[in-house]
Amino acid sequence: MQEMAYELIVGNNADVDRLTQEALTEGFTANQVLDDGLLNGMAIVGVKFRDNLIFVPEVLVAARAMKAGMTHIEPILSASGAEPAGTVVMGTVKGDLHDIGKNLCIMMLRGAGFVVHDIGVDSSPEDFIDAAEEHEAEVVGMSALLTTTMPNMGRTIATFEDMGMRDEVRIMVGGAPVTQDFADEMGADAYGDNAVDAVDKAKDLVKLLAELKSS
Ligand code: B1M
Repeated sequence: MQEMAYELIVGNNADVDRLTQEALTEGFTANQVLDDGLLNGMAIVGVKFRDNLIFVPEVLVAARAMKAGMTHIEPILSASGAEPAGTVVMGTVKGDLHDIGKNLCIMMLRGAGFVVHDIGVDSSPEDFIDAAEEHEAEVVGMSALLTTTMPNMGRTIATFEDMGMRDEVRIMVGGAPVTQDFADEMGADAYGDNAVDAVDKAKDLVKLLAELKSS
């Protein structure tokens, strides 16, 4: 498991692919391989990225290695009906084509057990609403990298309100120019500063929504 985590951290997808397969053949469960091997590695990648010890290219190669391992794990987990941590719809707002940060967040969320529906870039308020409805998402995540497109987060939140859907979802925003103050002003439920923070906030939001729905 340590070897698997190490090869993931250094982005060696061929070895992660082989070690995952070997571990499953040797009788380790999919959950053991996921938790003790792949997620342990990915957690270290997340911390190193947050602390500026590694950068976007290293995270992307680690993500590719994670994906290689997950191809063996996913079919077993979905057949076993394991409960996901939550369902998230994630996109970059209208007019904005930047997706590297969004994709990193998605990768970290998936690594943490969330089901994430990626609606891509240049996503209109209606795109977010349609996807949230279709997938019964608990969390809607919006990313923006341009000061000119940041207001589209507020417009999307307003559209959720207009459609009477604001209470159905919790909304998280993020992206380099976005701040906690801006998120508060727009009426978002959470602000994610980075991909690791996005995972923590998504966990909090799922819990909060469950509490609200049960009260
Ligand atoms: Co663009 N661009 N760009 N660009 N680009 C910036 C953002 C810019 C700051 C560069 C600059 O001038 N210094 C500037 C914006 C200025 C401003 O708004 N004030 C800019 C500009 C102006 C533009 C164009 C307008 C340029 C032009 O055509 N004249 C144009 C706009 C196109 C459009 O979107 N309509 C444009 C185009 C592009 C490329 C296509 C060339 C490319 C994007 C490729 C792609 O994404 N597939 C690009 C890039 C790469 C950048 C820079 C260099 C890097 C952005 C990036 O990927 N960062 C950027 C300058 C910079 O930031 N140094 C720049 C790495 C990424 C991991 O960080 O996205 O912040 P980030 O994500 C972080 C956190 O913010 C957080 O987690 C991530 C991981 O830690 N996070 C979330 C992000 N989303 C989150 C969501 C959450 C939670 C956390 O919850 C939902």
